[in-house]
Amino acid sequence: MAVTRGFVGRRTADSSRVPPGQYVTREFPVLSAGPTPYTPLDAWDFTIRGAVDKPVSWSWTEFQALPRETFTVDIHCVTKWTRLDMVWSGVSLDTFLDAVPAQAAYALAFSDGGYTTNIPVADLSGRKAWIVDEYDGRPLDPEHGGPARLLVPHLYFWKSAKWIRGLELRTTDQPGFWEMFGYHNYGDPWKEQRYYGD
Ligand SMILES: Nc1nc2c(c(=O)[nH]1)N[C@H]1C(S)=C(S)[C@@H](COP(=O)(O)O)O[C@H]1N2
Ligand SMILES: [Mo]
Repeated sequence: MAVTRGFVGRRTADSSRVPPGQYVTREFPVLSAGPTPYTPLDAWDFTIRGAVDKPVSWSWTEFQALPRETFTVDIHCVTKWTRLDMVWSGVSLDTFLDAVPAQAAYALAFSDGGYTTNIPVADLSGRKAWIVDEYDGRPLDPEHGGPARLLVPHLYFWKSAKWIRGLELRTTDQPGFWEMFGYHNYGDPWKEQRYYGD
């Protein structure tokens, strides 16, 4: 009972951290639109291309040498689970974007397996987004996007592309995979922007 009481008490204490329509879970569900791809690390790179002077790529080794940070954030999935205090480690997207001079306002994240999702560049900069390769002190499970995934905690979790391989910078917005199938174009959990028209 102590566990249940503690859990309920904690939910009450943290209700200001739970967006409308969400419930708190301690699970970490797997939600994938297709099979888990397995890309060897020596074939992996992260590329920023599109509306840039010249595409720039980082190999896995180069990615590993970038300044890292470990941080704790809450994650909100459009299927209504919220998980508080998830500990991730990776590289701020500012580090990548600062290396690629560009004026583009939009980005389309692309992943092994073909998944895409669109995010304004403003939401990827200013220390709001990371390429993470560790969760809870361990390498990210392939099912959760390992070797590396995008993490944009202030938007619904479908924006956090698993198995990410890069960003296509764009001067015009281009809806990604779920955005074309009726999800909201932006996906702010605090405004309950779940579906097209919300
Ligand atoms: N490449 C890729 N990234 C993806 C998805 C996917 O199917 N493929 N699903 C998205 C959705 S809808 C959610 S809710 C989260 C789920 O992440 P998880 O499986 O680690 O919980 O990943 C997002 N990123
Ligand atoms: Mo999702």
